[in-house]
Amino acid sequence: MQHIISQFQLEGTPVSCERYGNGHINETYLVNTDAPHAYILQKVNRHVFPDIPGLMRNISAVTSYLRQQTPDPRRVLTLVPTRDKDMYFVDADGETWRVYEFVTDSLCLDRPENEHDLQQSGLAFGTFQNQLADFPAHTLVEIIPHFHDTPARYSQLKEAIRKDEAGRVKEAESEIDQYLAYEKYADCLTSLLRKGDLPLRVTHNDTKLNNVLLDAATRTPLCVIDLDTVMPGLAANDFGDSIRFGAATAPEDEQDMDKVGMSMRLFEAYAQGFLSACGRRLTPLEKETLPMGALLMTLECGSRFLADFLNGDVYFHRARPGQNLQRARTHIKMVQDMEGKLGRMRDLIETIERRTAAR
Ligand code: ADP
Ligand code: GN1
Ligand code: MG
Repeated sequence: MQHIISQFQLEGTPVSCERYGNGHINETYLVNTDAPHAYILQKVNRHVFPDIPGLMRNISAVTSYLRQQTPDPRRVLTLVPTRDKDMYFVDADGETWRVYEFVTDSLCLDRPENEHDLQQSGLAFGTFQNQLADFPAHTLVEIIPHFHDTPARYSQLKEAIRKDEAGRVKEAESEIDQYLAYEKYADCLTSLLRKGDLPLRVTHNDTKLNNVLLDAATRTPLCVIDLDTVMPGLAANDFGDSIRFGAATAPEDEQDMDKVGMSMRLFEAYAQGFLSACGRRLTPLEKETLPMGALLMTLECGSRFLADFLNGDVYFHRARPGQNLQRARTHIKMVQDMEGKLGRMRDLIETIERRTAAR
């Protein structure tokens, strides 16, 4: 590790390097130094991201653009260059490493402690969308094509079932049936996009609560992180993925299924934060589709967990056997809960809109 760290232009001498955070994709380390500076070192997952040069160009372009809009270094991710002035280092095994400034005095939450935390993450992702509204989208590499194309994700699930690579189809028969029964929703938003009824925007595409840093003192938004999937996308997907993760009443892999569902209070808090930051930019139809975005992102992510379980756990990091199947179970339960709450979610969005307009 020493050899890798020494490739980057760090201030101070590194004194420790430890695994850090709960991301499912990259290998993340916190590097402390003897200077008042810490760093995030990441091995970028090359199986998930085949075009790493394109990915790093995207991140560099987006962070430079955001930096023009805010002078505070803690509010935008800062890439640390290598001694050769590159954005990343490729080691002898062909693995790619990058370094970010560690954002100090920040909080990264896996669960909101209260509604305020989730409202603030809505504010962060809404502001992010707002700040990138005029970013030249055509300059971005589409880093994972069809990333939030739910019908394409269903095709991948069906292929995983057909191939039964890890011999696990038998074990997951009931979950497979449940997911296939919900395929009826898969094309809801993609069909509106095809017809030109919904606009493509520059979106984050991975809007989990733990991809936002809050200020530790004020618990207000500091910085949106994990910019690997910034690409053209739908506003409803960014909204929806935050609800999937942040408005859940239990963690992604909760074992006690009685605890699993979506909290309307947390939904309202997130919607309030998100719409206060970017509501003016969204079309009426985009706002109408936000609840469906929540259902679809939960369905899609759950189908990805299930496909990964069937493929032998090759995509998402997992801490124990069966974790991806458990994640798939919680997600289909959330979908069922959300389906029953679609009307109430729509009403809440309208109420928030009226409240905002009256101000
Ligand atoms: P993954 O794609 O694996 O989710 P992330 O880029 O989200 O990787 O990083 C994983 C975790 O590392 C984050 O959830 C957060 O806790 C922490 N992290 C990443 N970048 C920073 C940063 N610049 N400052 C502080 N913490 C960070
Ligand atoms: C992954 O990288 P991370 O942990 O923030 C995944 C998301 C999933 C999420 C499920 C590039 O996000 O798409 O929604 O896990 N990222 C990628 O928790 O596939
Ligand atoms: Mg992450």
